[in-house]
Amino acid sequence: MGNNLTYKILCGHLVSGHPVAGEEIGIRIDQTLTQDATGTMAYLQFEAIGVPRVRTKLSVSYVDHNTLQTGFENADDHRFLQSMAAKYGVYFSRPGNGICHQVHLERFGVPGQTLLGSDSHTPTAGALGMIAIGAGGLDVAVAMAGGPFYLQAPQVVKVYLTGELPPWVSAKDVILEVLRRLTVKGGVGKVIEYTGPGVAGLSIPQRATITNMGAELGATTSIFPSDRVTQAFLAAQGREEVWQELGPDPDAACDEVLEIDLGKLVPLAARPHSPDNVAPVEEIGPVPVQQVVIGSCTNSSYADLMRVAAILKGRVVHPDVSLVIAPGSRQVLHMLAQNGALADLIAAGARVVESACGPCIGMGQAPPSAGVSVRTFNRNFKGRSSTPDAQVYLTSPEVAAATALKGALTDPRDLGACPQVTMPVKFAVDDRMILPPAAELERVEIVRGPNIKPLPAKEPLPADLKGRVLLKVGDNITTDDILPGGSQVLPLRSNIPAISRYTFTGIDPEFVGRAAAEGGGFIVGGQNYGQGSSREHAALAPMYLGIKAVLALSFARIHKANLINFGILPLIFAAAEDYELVQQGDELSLLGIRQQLENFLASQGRWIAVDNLTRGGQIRVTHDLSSRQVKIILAGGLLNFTREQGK
Ligand code: MIC
Ligand code: SF4
Repeated sequence: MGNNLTYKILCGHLVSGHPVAGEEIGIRIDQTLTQDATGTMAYLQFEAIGVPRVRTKLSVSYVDHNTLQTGFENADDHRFLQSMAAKYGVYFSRPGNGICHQVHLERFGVPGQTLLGSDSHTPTAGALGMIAIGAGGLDVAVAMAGGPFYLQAPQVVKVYLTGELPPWVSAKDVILEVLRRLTVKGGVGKVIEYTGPGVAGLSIPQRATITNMGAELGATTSIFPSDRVTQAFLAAQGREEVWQELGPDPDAACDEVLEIDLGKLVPLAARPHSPDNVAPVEEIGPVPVQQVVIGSCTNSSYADLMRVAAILKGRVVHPDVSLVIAPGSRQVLHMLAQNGALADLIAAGARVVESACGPCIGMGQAPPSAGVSVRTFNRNFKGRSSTPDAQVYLTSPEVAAATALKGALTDPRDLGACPQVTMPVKFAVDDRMILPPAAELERVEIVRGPNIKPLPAKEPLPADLKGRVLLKVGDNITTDDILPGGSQVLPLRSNIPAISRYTFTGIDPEFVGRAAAEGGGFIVGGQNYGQGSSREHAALAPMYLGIKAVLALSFARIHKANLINFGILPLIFAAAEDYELVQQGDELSLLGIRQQLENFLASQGRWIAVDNLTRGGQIRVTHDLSSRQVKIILAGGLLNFTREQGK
């Protein structure tokens, strides 16, 4: 049997392990990207590792998340990042230049290479035939220092596409259909590989919408072949020389197959409050809407916004709706300005905001109380918009534009003829907002604002762990639940003591006080604990508050890796009944935990006994850590482990 594209690239980058699904492998990373909200920590960690210059083929530092500068903090962070980039050999994409994933696709992605990014939507670059993976900042720092990235070798889900998208149906509907079928945890441990005759009809931005939102499946990444469409896109970006043809062997193996006839799809929407709560727009009906936001790394390409401009041209937004548009990059905004489409958007009443993440991460444009907001984004977790009781629907730009005109959720097929937008033969390429590293790295001074605090340290794992269950939560808890975004909290990303005060505030405002009173303890979670973003702050802040272990039914990939990196034990209940046996407030004891993990290293099993001192009795939990990960936990986290290794 032949190879799929996923394993062709993984095997070409293998530095350790056996490339067999489920086994831990280490891969060489060609490119890295960071964004500002995770980047300050990543560069502090990189600095702590102590290499003089990045050892990747290319590393880029983007500023796109914390661009609402309500105080000095974000602006200080931007200057810190700029000086770090100059000093350590990293390209710096200045604020206003665009969302990392959009700009990376336009200017840097290379078919066949590996990309590791400190943002969960890094798989966007899979549209170009890259293996592009989201990870915590520390993993990215290690990759920048030339270290391998370790991951569980994935299963491969082949999504076989046939047919062509009908008018008014878009790439967003493809990924919403995949989410409807697989759910937000259906992709854990898997790569979603798109193949079949339907692929050729999808442009690179359309493919990018699909690979981007593959993150919501919990997948390791998603990938498309690199074909003539890829070549044309790269040529239009003036980068044809990086193109090569790549695809699976005709008889490639895979673990699962999903078939989608593009011709049968209809406009879909993800209803509140989960990206997999998908139904046809027609079926959901004309829900009255107060806000429409078009943008984010999922749907803010030139072609997306040209289609929106064509729909809005000569019309005006409904009086009940506030329409916000955030173009994905300066290139996109520039081209819309040049060809007049921006004037059509403005004339229609759109509130055009800068090329950045903006409302997607709650940086402004919060909807009204109990408001309904239709967004072209990838996440609609409760509270993420910064309005706790808002109802957010996720749709394509076409549905969003139709909705903005009608004032209620609208199937765009009601609008009549669908506007045709063609991909440009040449994009307006201008890289002057991307600063190359300094010529003399050693002369660059790092600029550190007062909000940039050193990384908190952690002790090695003690002999025993004892403490109370400080919080018990249900299934699909997101990292937004653990540590929210929004304009108040995000500026504290470089200051762990300050940001930790917001841990779990959306779920239980008493949590932080309890953690302080108890001097730390445990968290109990359900299935898919920690889904969503890559923010390692969702592990760092609990670590700072003294969380020793999280006991859950299952974990999301990136968050589990982040817990391990910061020395918090991710433990798995053996059975659903055991989850029921542990209640918030119970005192738990993991006697001899250090010894038990050391025994595991000597091949003596994964079971760990947990005594419930409050209720009496014992349950058994397990873990799915590799030997390397157990050593990291024993050392008290990856930084300690790396230092120990270096001795
Ligand atoms: C997100 O979409 O949740 C973010 C903000 O981009 C995060 C990164 C972060 O929290 O800084 C992500 O997806 O990884
Ligand atoms: Fe930015 Fe939103 Fe994309 Fe995250 S999902 S990178 S916040 S645009």
